Amino acid sequence: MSASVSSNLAPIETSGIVEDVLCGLTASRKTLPAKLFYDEEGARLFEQICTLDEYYLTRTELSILRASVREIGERVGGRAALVEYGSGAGIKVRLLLDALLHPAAYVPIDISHEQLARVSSELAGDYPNVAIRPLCADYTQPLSLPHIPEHDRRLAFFPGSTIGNFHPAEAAAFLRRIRRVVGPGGMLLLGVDRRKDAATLNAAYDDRDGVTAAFNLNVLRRINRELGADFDLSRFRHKAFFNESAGRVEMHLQATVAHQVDVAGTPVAFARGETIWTESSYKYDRDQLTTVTTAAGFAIERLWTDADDRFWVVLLVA
Ligand code: AVI
Repeated sequence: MSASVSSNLAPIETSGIVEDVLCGLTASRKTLPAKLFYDEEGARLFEQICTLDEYYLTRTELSILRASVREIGERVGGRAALVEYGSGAGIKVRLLLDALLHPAAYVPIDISHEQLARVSSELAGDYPNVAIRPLCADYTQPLSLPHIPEHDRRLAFFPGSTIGNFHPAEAAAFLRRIRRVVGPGGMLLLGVDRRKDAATLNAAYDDRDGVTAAFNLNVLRRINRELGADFDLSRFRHKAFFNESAGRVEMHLQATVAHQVDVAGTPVAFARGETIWTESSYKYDRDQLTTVTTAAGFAIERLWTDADDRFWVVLLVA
């Protein structure tokens, strides 16, 4: 069998973001959807965040995966089709592709077109017996999956604690959609960041080198470029903090002076100190994890953690 990459790689239409942006910026509480972070530069900055000292999530999850991947392979069984939601740089999935017995197919789904195309062709070269079927899509929207060759079981992979970027009710609804994709007896391998002390969380989302700040501010640069807006980035600052009562880290862009911005012909006024809420990262405890996964129709088959109990990798069965 030879390496194959299908062609579901068409970039997502820019026109789709105008509505999201205007709707968020004209609301009384200004917001922008977190998916806007991931243009080419945003995807590059996120990769850099994943290597930061303060951002413990990526290396912790990788260490758990390395320690558990053999057992995961055994529990999943042979000829699985792997569907990854938010495939990014495609590093973690290599551990799975190496551990699974004769994986039949890999469907990486990502919003960042350039990265998805590059990673898919690298994987096709390195895993010639696996059908690589990339899908460039916003996976929070209904998806039509590419054709997947014959396989015995579907395993969805949703690492990185991206589940934390959904509000809890939306998280359950999203996992329910994954359950439909994997079908009865299908599995989901989920990365989940645990609730912990505020100092660790605040540092993870406001690193000393300012990479997360650049990642957050880049969304304004993207809106300037793609929607012809005139945001002056020097008039905004990155703000990130753990909101204890809500159990989430919030990222905002805060206007440092009162001013007005033109966004696709719509004037948007900012008061001094006003913020645009750009992201939430919910941090889970065990009860919340059980509530959300059960509401989605999954049972916890096995849960692994690291020596410091910072992060979970959870194998769920539909
Ligand atoms: C993609 N997601 C899980 C990251 C997070 O931790 O919420 C995005 C991120 N935002 C700031 N740093 C990283």
